[in-house]
Amino acid sequence: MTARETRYFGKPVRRNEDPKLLTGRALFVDDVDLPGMLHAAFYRSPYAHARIRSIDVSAAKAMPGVVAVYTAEDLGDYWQPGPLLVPPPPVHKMPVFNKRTQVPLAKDKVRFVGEPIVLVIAENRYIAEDALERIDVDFEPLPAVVDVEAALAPDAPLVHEDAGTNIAAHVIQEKGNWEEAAAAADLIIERRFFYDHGHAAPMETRGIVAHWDTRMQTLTVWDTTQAPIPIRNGLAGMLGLSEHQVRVIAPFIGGGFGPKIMMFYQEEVLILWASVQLGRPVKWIEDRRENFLAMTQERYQIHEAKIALTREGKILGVWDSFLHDTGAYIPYGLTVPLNAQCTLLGPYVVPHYYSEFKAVFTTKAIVTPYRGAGRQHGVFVMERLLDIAARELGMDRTEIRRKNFIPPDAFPWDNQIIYQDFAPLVYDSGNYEPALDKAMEMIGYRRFLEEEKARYRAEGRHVGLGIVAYVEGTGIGPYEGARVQVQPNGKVIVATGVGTQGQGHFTSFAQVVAEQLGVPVEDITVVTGDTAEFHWGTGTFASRGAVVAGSAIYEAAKAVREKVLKLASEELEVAPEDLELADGKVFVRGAPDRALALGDLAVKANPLRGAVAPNTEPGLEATRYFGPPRGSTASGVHAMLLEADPETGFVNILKYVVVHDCGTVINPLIVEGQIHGGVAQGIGNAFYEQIVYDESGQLLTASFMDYLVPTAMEVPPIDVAHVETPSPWNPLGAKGVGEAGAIPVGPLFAQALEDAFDNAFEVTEIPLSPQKVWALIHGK
Ligand code: MCN
Repeated sequence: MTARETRYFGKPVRRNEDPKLLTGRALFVDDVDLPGMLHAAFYRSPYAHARIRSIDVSAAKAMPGVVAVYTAEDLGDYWQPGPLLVPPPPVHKMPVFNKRTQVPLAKDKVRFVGEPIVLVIAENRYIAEDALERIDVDFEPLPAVVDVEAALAPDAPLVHEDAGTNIAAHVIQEKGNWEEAAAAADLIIERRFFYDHGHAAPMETRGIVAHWDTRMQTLTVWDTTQAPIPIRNGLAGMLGLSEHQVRVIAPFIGGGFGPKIMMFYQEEVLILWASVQLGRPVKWIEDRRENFLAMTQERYQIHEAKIALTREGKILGVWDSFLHDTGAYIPYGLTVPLNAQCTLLGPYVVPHYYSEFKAVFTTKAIVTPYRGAGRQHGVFVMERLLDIAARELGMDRTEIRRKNFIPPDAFPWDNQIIYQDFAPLVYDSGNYEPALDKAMEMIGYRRFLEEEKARYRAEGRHVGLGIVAYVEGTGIGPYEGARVQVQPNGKVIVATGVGTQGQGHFTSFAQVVAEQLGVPVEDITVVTGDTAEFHWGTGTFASRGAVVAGSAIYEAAKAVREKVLKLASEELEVAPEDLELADGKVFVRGAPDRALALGDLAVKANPLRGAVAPNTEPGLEATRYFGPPRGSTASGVHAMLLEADPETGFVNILKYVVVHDCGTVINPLIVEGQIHGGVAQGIGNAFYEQIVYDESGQLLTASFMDYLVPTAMEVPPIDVAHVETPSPWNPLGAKGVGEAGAIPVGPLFAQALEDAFDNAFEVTEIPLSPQKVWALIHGK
């Protein structure tokens, strides 16, 4: 399929969900208000690391309006953690922690500030919060484990004593032989890089409403989750219910960005359990402070990295050893550090690669993927090494990249290492030079170097240019499914299992169906994130919606199209090849007055008399599943012009361009919106946002007064252009885009800032801030 020849596919259709969102008529979890609903609040650990000697909840229980107070004692066997250590998967060098080591309510020990210890259920949230004040927990404080390097010292306090170490996993991957590369090199660059903690800071915090219907024996759950089906399956299992007894609805969600895919948050587990215990609906809406303390975070890694090159700038090899802070528990495995390890290789030919990491337990919030999910770090390290190497070799920074790009005829490109799903890291397709050329043209690269830079300097202005490249693994399996159904009124219903947090699925998925069935986008209703509507699937993460759910939708729509053509050809007595679908009808080609409305055909497909022939089904409906053989690799180049003020350290982004390749584009407007949002988050991560813990593990940035997210004032206009190298591994040719904007902004900032001061200093740490920029400029 090519986007160019289509009516709906590839067109900048405006998002049909927006009127509802903009006029406040969309349903969010906190809008759910049920008769008899109770409200929950959590007593959370005030210590990063402490033993619990005793818990006294008697005063809280005695308060009028308090319905129940639960501690770990009350949970009994509910939620059994798995064994502590499990055998190593292929690339691990040691046993790895079981994902399920955290219990819903801390019992003997707490391991981060904000860990839930007591659950209070009351008639309203005010009473529940007041009751928290009456709870008395006797703690024995233990030394916090905050610094990742200090956590590895032989006498470091242990986050999990029974493991005997703070190392959660140790992974080594090797391709070729770094020593050989180093021996043959004309230049070896060696640096230490640091990427600090960040927070996804979604506009809507987490929230759950659970309603156990005692008569129906069913549990209905509204949850801000990115993965309603796995949540339904897992929680049904824990509660000893059949999956059909549990319905999870992820309604409109005000941003997920990764942390809302956790399986499972303690709060999720507990609110459902409490509703079953009490036989009443229970609601918990996270407040902003809880969101900072207890929603998962990401980013903290320390890399020691080397690159070996020839004097012509050819990469011979890369060596990297890094520490990854995984926080107090490791519920999500090693996705983030494995992504960092894999994404470092970027769009480049790297003949020899040695990469090693240790995931380290600390007494801080749990680390799970956040938009980019470790890819930021890999890109930061590689792009910084290339910048420094180009400088040392006296090369143009775009030339060193161009020289090392994987050539377009070399795909599929096998990187000979293992990706996060323990499958080989193979890129499906790509063409990196046109993207670089386009970005250079859009940012005015030559003009800046040849004329503008000198003029800015003459005016005493510190304007610098940055330009970086990256690849991004997207669209991973295992699978998604979809059901497409034509209704008797001619409207089309599409149901799929992925949830939506603002990605425009209601429109882009409708476009896929519109193209097949010739039905206008506004006549297609997409239902996502409701296990009663579609009950097989995985979730929204890893920029996989378009590739995986989109392809399942495409296959289902194609099957319905075939049904439509078959039925219409019988009714109109013409061959299917002579029929055409448009405007909600089937036409005889060349005879537009001979037509049947799709709705009428849907009625005919559901006969009131006669029989349905064996091995056929009633209705114009089809369900299909799609699992890609491997993920698809998106890529891009970001460039920016930035001006820094040496007096204040503040920066102003004068121009920002993105040239992006997400394969075949379904909706360029949505893709641009996704990139804009990602870049805004990337700018936050690179310059404004930083999660700061003090030495005792207290979070110093637990509000938007301290954790600065960029507003529309700080986000410049972003120009986006597309390069399309379709993926051969899915029928749409699509690759993902949801995280692309956020990934390369750190090294871009770093390069542009160095350029603004004619490389008087080197940036090796992200995020920057006005204070840090000022210190760099003034050599402090
Ligand atoms: N799209 C397209 N053509 C393509 C690729 C994508 O038109 N070739 C469209 C898709 O159809 C979809 C959107 O772009 O409408 C994003 O698609 P995709 O890249 O497949 O990403 P997902 O649908 O899997 O969304 C997840 C991704 C991730 S991993 C994070 S994190 C993220 C993101 O999306 N979180 C978001 N974008 C977000 N946007 C909002 N508003 N809120 C979040 O929480």
